[in-house]
Amino acid sequence: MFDKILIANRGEIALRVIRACREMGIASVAVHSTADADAMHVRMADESVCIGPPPSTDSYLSQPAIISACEITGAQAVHPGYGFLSENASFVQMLEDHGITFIGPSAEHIRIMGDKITAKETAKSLGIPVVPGSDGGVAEVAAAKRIAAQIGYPVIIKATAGGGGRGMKVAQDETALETAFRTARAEAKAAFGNDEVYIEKYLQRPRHIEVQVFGDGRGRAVHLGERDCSLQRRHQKVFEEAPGPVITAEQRARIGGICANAMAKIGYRGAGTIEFLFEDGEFYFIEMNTRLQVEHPVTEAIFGVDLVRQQILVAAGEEMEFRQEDLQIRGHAIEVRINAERLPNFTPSPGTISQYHAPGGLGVRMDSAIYDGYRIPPYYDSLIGKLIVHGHDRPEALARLNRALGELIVDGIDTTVPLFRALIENPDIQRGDYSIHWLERWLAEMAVSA
Ligand code: MV4
Repeated sequence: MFDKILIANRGEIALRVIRACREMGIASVAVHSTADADAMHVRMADESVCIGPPPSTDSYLSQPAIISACEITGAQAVHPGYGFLSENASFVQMLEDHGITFIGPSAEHIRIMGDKITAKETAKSLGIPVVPGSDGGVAEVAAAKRIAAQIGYPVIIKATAGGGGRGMKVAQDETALETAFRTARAEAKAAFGNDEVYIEKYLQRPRHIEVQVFGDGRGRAVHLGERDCSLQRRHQKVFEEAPGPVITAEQRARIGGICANAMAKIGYRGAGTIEFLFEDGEFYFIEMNTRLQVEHPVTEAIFGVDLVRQQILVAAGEEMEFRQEDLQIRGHAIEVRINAERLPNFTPSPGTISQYHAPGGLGVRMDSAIYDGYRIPPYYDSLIGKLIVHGHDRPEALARLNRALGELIVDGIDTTVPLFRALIENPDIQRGDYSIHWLERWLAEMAVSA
């Protein structure tokens, strides 16, 4: 096992990893920009290294700075958290070249899943159901029309190099396809420097369901059920839950089994998430994330496992501590993302936290790196905390969420907390009846009635 791990991240996820290290008797090294000298992850780690100025390109994304920090402190492994360098295959390669272990999958698996067309081809070849569409990139309008006629309208044109919902165009019929196709290519070229696009059947009212997988890198892999992350605004998740409110035990076992087998077959190492659109009882693969995700705690809650601990174990060449048959779901968990943002427009609201009180009690987990008097720097993303609640069932989890939100105090800045208080009063949310379009529609209605 490692003696010392460097955490190439900040905020709540850095604390999450430091906590796992401490429980495992592993020393932790924080890295930070000059803007984060007073950050909680720096205080909580056993040691810390300043790696650069505030912009993340010069600090949290600086590969030489992070490798130097490993060499200075003698850290044997790097945990990347999420975002930043977590899905950067060249970084993994560079660490390897320096004899440092990356806590995550192989560079090759990251590379394959990082290209959306290769990811889809790979998924399909592994028996994972994918959205009907073109096999690979489509270069000509004529070919686009042929494929669209085959799969039927509406269709969606996606940029191969796109991500986070950028570079997508929907076409309702053949007339619209021509413009959509040309616009998609031009926009992809401008935004990503790569004009390759592919075509899929457009699903009109799906849910975003993602399957948590975990592999030991030696051919053993399991699934830990799904999360429903349909409640998003501009492709940013705001509310996530596990299990999915409309997924049956049979559907879970089937899609989970397919995903676990696929990961076993490729010898996947560590935590991964296979994203699907779910409509009319069918799963359609869209992407795979080769990292620990922001919303991993809802899965940890219902399965009673520590995913970061398992990541560290398998990175060190040890066994994961569970088999598929050990993994049983207990109850229901919900996470809400507390962002330093001002409603109704979600404008960033950095500033100083004048008062912070975290909720607690049975079934409540608050993952946050803020504290009384903490000044939120304006350089990074606006997530300041995740409130995760766990109950015997969904109604209990919702009641607990309501109770915990009532206890939470974050003064001095604006946050997304009022959004959640309103959301959990909504009958559709209480019934679990929502799709990927629900939140944006509801926000638009609220804006009208306000
Ligand atoms: C789709 C889709 C409908 N049909 N693909 C958006 C981001 C990217 N991860 C995939 N996305 C979508 N792909 C087909 N064939 C609708 C979306 C989509 C979406 C997906 C998940 C969560 C929120 C979303 C919001 C708008 C559109």
